[in-house]
Amino acid sequence: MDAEILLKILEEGYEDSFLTPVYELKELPGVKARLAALVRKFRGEFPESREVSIVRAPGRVNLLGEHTDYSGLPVLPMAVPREVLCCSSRRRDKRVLARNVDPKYPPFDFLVRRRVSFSERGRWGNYVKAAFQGLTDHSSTSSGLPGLEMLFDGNIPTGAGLSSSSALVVATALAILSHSRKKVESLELAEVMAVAERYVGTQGGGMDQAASLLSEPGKALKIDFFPLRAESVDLAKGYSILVCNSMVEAEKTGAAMQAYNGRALECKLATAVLSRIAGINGAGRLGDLYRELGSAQLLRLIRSELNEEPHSLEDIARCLGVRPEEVSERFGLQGTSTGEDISKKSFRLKARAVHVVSEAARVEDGAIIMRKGDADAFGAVMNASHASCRNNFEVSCPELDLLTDLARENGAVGARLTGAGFGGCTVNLVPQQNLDEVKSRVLEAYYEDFLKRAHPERYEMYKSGTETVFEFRAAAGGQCLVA
Ligand code: NG1
Repeated sequence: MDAEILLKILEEGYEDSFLTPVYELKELPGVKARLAALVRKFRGEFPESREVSIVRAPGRVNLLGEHTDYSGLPVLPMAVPREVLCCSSRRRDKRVLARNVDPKYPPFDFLVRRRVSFSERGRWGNYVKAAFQGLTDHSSTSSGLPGLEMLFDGNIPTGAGLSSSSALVVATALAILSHSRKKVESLELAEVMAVAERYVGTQGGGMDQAASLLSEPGKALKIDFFPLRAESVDLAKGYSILVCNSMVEAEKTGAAMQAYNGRALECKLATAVLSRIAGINGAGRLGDLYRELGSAQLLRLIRSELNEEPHSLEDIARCLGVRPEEVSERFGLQGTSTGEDISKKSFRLKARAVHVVSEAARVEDGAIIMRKGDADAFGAVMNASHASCRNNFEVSCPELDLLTDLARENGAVGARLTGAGFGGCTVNLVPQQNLDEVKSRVLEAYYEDFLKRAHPERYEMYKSGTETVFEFRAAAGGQCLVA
């Protein structure tokens, strides 16, 4: 659409039918102001471009199913009404000029080629490039994708376990598609973007991209993998979903990325050892064993056959009947991003496998319970999930434990970490009559007391207005708002 006409529509406010299916009425004035500011900045940045599109991709919060997706097991997230917006225009050449309204993210340009060249780890541009590369791989023609001028604006807290990274990848893909004749259905796009995001170096599953694209307003989404399927789940009436940000950043570029990839590796090693014990061929993920044996039998197998103590590389090689070097080679242990001496490393296979398999069963049960509207029972499942994330998968931290304890003590029926962990946010299920109490106690005891004493610099960030505690209605999945 012509940028000047769009600005008129947004600023004079006589047409909002393109926004009402996506946003709540009370959000509209803020959304319109944000969109208008974005278009105006775009015009300032790229004065020659007139025809623009605008796309949006939300972040997500995960209710249940942590660290199950990359094992091919289900998850139960919902989209949050915090999103990445992208205003873009098609270029005649193959250059991409990417800009961000937040000066923290410096501008960058690159060329759309069959093989996009990625920058060093941690650069925001890699997420944009990952989407271009993913769609290029998918289209299998080098000439397919256009060059673009792009301006991004996001309000999803970063490093908070709310998938700001996947929202950026998905928004980029939607922007590309808004300027090309190619049509890719949301389900397929979610799969393509899940693979694409691995270009940034994280061995992620497909939860975040699917949640960002397929969520429905006001509902949670049960997602299954291989093949990807998604089904909406109504939330219990009279309860709110409350998100609390621990203010401990877990950017998946440094230590958190290593820890994340380390967990994915342990799951693969556990799969190999268990497959060998059970005599099952061809299982690449715990999910394959889960589908073959069922959760109860698989849990029995894990509990009876795997050692409590961490396994060394030699132990694993012995279990598999091969030499340690072969294990290293097969699982890519040499030259891993960790840079550690892998022969000295140990792997907690039993605890990791117990978590993943029991967590998948919690998702199955949780979706049934939620459909029945039994919020107390669902809350108990969330609490069990947090305990397993903390004890078996070791992805919690003292701050997340404190936040979840405080929420439970003050009236939440369920509280757990959400996302990859190691910091970031908690998600809480709170009866509406307890909401004010939970919020005010968490604000007092966590932010004004604990954070102030333990992390003064993070307390300053909190004080400066970073959004920390919010309840919300689930947002709609990502789409093109203006073509
Ligand atoms: P976060 O870090 O919360 O965006 C990550 C993975 C998910 C999933 C969760 C843990 C990516 C892009 N996201 O989410 O796929 O594995 O951790 O449940 O890698």
